[in-house]
This record gives sequence, structure tokens and C-alpha cells, in this order.
Amino acid sequence: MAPPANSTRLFARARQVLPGGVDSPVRAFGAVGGRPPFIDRARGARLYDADGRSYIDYVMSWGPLIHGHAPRELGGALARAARRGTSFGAPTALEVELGSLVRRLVPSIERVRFVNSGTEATMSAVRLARAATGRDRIVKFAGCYHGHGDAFLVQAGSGATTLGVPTSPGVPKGTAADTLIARYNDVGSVARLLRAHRGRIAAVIVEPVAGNMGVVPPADGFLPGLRAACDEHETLLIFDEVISGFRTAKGGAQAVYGVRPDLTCLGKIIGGGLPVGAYGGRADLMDRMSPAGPVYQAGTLSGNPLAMTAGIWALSNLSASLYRRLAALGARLADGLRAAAAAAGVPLTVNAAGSVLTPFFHPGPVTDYASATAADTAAYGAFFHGLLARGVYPPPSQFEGWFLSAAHTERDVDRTVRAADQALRALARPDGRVGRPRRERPRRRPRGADS
Ligand code: KE4
Repeated sequence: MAPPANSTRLFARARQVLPGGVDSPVRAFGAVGGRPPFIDRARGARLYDADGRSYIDYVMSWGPLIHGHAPRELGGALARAARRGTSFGAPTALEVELGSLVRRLVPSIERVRFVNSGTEATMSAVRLARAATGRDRIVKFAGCYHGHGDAFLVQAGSGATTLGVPTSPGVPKGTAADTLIARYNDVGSVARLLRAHRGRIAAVIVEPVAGNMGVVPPADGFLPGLRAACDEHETLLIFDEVISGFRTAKGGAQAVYGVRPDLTCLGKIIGGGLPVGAYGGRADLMDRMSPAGPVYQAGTLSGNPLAMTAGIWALSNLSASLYRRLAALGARLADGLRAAAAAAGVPLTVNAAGSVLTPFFHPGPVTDYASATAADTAAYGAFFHGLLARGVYPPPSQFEGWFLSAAHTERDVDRTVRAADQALRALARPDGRVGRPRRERPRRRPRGADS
């Protein structure tokens, strides 16, 4: 399906101005082919592109919009906040209010510092861990993505894997050498690194529910095993909950799995769609951060009143009934995709964690980076275009999560499953051609039927 004319024209102009025409690589459709529709507006679970086409959205800004696009109440709160000023560069009560909310929802966070992105949060948490332990090395997991900080662009997931640069050029060899790689869901791989680099590893950083190789939940015992291994070596455990925070539960993955990290990184939902990241944890660690302590980190727009207003609204509207509803919708979509793939005879493994899921074109199981990257990305690309042509907008990458929101309905999910059924059957056809929606031929009326 050729992208709409306006989007084509806009993309051509964008590529004159922005590298690859985008401000974040995965948006350019490099992994799935074709050119992206340019989005004009959104409401609820719908996107509307520059040519007026609408889509049921499962990117949801890559996770922040658990309440859906453009909630009216949030719009009103932001308008009121904007009239009071957009940024002061001085302390405000709003930061204290959001910080108190975060502490209440995530008890392991005794102190929190707001920044402007998940990348800033993870970079700062690792700097703090290195300062607190006097050690330089960190352990991350192949396929996990913690933002674009140099230390993390080693076998990184998300767009780095999608676009084939899991270890990015430009990362100094010394930096990469201090980043050790373990295998997700394999505590032994971490224990071996801790022993081999005894006394030199500052922290293990992990997505407690991996989302950046596609969704890969932690195996039983994995997170408790990391906690025990870190304790044995006096290495800090950092949970990167930028995706899972407030998504898998009100208290994040650490509440679901009952493992208390030393530091937690947050993003996405905490900003309600505005740029907010945060890191926090034990007070004895966080109070080393300037100006309370010597470890430096700063930010012009950190704690920005508009972003804080959005974050307060987003976290204040999380409820047990919301999570029950999101879990039910997630299960409905996952089961629907599985059934459609079975009917089409297409090998599909759907990994889900509540309201975030990934359909892998892989017979399964998908439990780590190796199995995730063995998925048939060409088939995913064809499936993606089959859905897009039918008014459904999933992530343009096999290695991302599909996000549901409070604005999605059962009807949206059922329509998505029907579109998936058609796209998968087309995929399974010998010509494997997808993307052209099968025109629902007008039902022929039997001869002699009443006119
Ligand atoms: P940001 O700097 O993009 O706000 O957050 C970085 C980050 C950190 N940790 C985790 C677990 C993350 O998933 C992310 C960012 N997620 C990607 C999507 N998987 C952002 C989308 C993009 O890069 O365009």
C-alpha cells in the first residue's frame, strides 16, 4: 500500500531536514520497508494521518499513553499549567507532588530525581552506581535496551537491533569494554561474569520484563537469582522499568515479581506523554547525587511544570480496575492473534505481560535475544503492512512491544484480530502477498431472491 500523498511529500521534505527524516530511527519504517504515514492528530486509541486515514494504534508513543491519546482532562490540566508558565528553572511544588506519588507507588524508591528521558535516567543511575561502589564495569543483557547512552549501545535491543547496529559506531572501545554482556533469563551467565570480574562490577542493569527484543517475560527465579548474585558480590541491581514501570502493575515489575532493586529507572508513563524520565532508589545511594552529594547530574528542563502536571495526572489515574481491564484486553488480543496464526498455519509465538505483548514469527519459545532474533522479520514486515492497510498500526519492528491503553475497546481488539486473520492468511498463501485488503465482494444475491 503506497503511503498517502501528503505523507509521501512530507517524508521527502523531512529527509532534507532530519537524518532519515525522523527524530528516532525506528519511526522511519526501515525494518518493515515502505514509508511512514505522517501523523496529524490522535484521540483515544486512534491515530489520524496527514491524509485523514485512521488507525487503531498499538505503538501508543512506545508506551507512555496508558490512558490513551489526548485525554480531555489531561488537556485541561496542561492548558491551566501552561497559563502559569512553561518552565521556571527553579523548585516547584509539582516536582514534590509527583515525587511523593512515585515513592508511594514504588516503595523501593526512597528518593527520586526527575530528568527528561529514559536515557538520562539510566545514564545517571549507572554513574551513581559506579560512584557508590568505586567500580567501573556494568553488566547488561543482550537484547535489552536502556537508551542511547554510550555504555548501553553494546548488543542493545530496540531500534539498535532492528536497524542492525546493536553495537553502535562511535562508542569508545574503553566504554564498550566496561560493558559486559549476559544472557537474559540465564542467571548463570551473570554469576560467571561476577566471578570473572570479582570486585570490579558496579551494577547489573536489567529490564525486569524485557520489552526491547520484543516482550520477553522473566523466567521463574531469574529476578530473585539476580538479586542474590548481586548481594553476594556487593554489586548494585538496577531495574530499568522505563517500559514496565506503572505498565505491568501500579508498582511496576518489582511489585509483580517481589524483587527489590537498589535503583530503578522510570520513563514513558511517568510523564503521561510529556518528556519525563526518573531514577531513584535507596536514600543512602541517591543522597550521593549533587547537590546532596558529589555525583553530578543536572538538566535545564528537569522537573518541568508541564511535564510534572502530566505525570501527576497519569499516575493519579492508575487504578486496580484499569489494570484488570488492560490485562483482559491484552489476553483477548494475544489469544486472538494465536488463534488467527493457527488457522492460517503460520508459526507465531505471542509473548505477553499484561497490556504489552509481541507476536514473534517464530515457532517458540522466545526466551532470550538469540531466540528473539531468530524470528522471521520479513514475515513480520509483511504482516505489519497487511495490518496497516487494514487500519491497524502496530510497531514497525519485530523487536518492540504492542501497547494497549484504557482507550482501547474489545471492539478495537476484535477488529485487530480480524485484520490479523486476513493478513496472516494472505501471508500463508503461496504468493505470500499481503497488504492488499481483500475487498469484501458484495454478497451475490441468489437468483430469484426477493428483489
Ligand atoms: P528514552 O530515552 O527513549 O526516553 O528511553 C530509553 C529507554 C530506556 N529503557 C527502556 C527499557 C526503553 O524501552 C527505552 C526506550 N524505548 C524505546 C522503544 N522500545 C523508545 C522508542 C524509540 O527509541 O524511538
